Amino acid sequence: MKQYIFSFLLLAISLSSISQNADTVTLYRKKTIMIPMRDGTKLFTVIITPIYQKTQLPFLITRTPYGADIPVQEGGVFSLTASSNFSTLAKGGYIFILQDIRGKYKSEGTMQIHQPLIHLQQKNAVDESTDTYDTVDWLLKNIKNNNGKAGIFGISYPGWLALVGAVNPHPAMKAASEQACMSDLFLGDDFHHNGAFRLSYGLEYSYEIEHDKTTDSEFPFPQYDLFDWYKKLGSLQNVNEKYFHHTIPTWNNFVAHPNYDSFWQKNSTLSYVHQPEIPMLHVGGYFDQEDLNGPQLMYASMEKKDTFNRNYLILGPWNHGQWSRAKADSLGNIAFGSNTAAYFQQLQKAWFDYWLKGIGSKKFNEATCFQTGSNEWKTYTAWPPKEASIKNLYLQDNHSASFTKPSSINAEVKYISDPENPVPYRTQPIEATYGIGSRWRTWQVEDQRFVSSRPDVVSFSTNSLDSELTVTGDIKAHVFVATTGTDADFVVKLIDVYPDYDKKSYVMSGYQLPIAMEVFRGRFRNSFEKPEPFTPNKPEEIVIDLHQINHVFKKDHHLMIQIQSSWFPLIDRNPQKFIPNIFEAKESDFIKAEQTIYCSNKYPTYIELPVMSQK
Ligand code: PG9
Repeated sequence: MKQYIFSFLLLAISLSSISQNADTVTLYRKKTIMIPMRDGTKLFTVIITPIYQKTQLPFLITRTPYGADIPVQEGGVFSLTASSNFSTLAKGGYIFILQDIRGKYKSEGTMQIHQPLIHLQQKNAVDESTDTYDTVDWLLKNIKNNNGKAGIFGISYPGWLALVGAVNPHPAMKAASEQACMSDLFLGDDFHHNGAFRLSYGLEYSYEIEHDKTTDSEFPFPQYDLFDWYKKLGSLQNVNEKYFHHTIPTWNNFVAHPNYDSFWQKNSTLSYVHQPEIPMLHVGGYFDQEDLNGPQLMYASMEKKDTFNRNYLILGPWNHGQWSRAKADSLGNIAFGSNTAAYFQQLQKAWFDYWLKGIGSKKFNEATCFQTGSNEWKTYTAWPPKEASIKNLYLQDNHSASFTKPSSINAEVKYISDPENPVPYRTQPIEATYGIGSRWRTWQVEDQRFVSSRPDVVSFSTNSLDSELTVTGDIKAHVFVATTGTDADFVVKLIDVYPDYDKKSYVMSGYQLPIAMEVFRGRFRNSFEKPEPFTPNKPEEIVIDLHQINHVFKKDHHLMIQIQSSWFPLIDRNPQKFIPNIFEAKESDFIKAEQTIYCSNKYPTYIELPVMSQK
């Protein structure tokens, strides 16, 4: 996700070109230094200070595994006017700190992806929290004209670093903003969702970060469209046998820990981040293709212990990190009606200006959550809002859906799921995740018509709405299924279907916009720690968290529920025959299975929708 982190970079300028009337707070100077940690390891740090600093200023820190250095010469002066996230903050004046975490790029030491915090349990241990502490301590003592306060923020991995930098923080650390932090890498972010392995992301990211310490590496794919490459890969044993040769520790951990064992449990932020010790602003996107879950989960979990009212949330209609760009008025074909990034960046500035400089007032909204469909920003005193009431949207046997519980005794829909012919998760070509021309950043808003007519994808639609329907909060699917195999995945999508002939925007006519989607690996339906085979043909309920949305389904639109059993190569192919470790499956373990989705009175399949009353 390197591309977004320091997208503020800009034109370096020479001092001689600075005019007398220049906006002095947009001109900054770069210096670099190796800062020693308590165990002697030195971390490469970029210090960016305003060249005409009139008052003492706070530090605003971003720590990263993706390369902290910026393309400006040592001591060089540059303008922060041209860009986005940092430039909005820069106008008021901050001392920006960018730092390579231990073991990456120009820092010393070794890196372990997402290493849990250990210093509170193990005396003399170091982790990302102690490194943040030591950095703040050093900065306060060594960088002049600071005001004695520091804040930390970042997106994605740097977002997680902001989250853990605020655990047991240095007394000078006064505010943090985790943005798209990853939380639980087995249940909901990056590498697995509900135990289903995110193959393309897991393979490409672990190689990117661990192949070479000094840079981000692209896996050398021999072709552009990777759908067939991943299919030909066959058994996941081939990854180590043919390509990684056991040199990528994170891949080896995937193979060694196929269930939610103590490795993943200790790795979950829920096990070591408890309450907001300092003010914390969580920021997330509804269409985040990597860490949608982290901010929602961490806001909810920390809110339970927020006795001092320090925990805040902003959710927007964004993909991973889109709020940090200069412009975010659309994603793929979906228009937001305004520049949502500019709106967010002003809120972010007000947040840090208050906690770090004492500017403005503390009256921040508990939750500021963009509403898709209406394209309006909304504020809430609690999130999710308590006034929503749950309405169940049921599948009916004739491929329809409605808010009435089905009365049929034996209603069901069947399809064949064939691992030899998996359903693509987005239209081909499937480019390398971060490769040239990649559409990875927009796939979550892609028109689902590209799969709706496949025989292994089943869809259920409501009539067109005669008035708008606002759904705000947690979406949960209850799916009654059976399979002729002994293991199976189920992907559930809640889709906003635009009118067949949309007079407001012809090109959007009939568009099937996914509003919430998630996958569940069936073996984990009763326990993520102890997977269980299905008994063939026995109906069982699977409950799937489809996360939080804030969406207006407009008049004349339909709601659609879509279900399928593969999402390739985002998710690895489930062999559909239960074997203890799918990473060790043989080719002969992959079998066709017939899946049944029930929609009867006894086994109703439905999605819980938190519906807001119409004003
Ligand atoms: N989503 C990325 C990531 C974070 C943590 C683990 C693995 C991947 C990132 O963009 O930083």
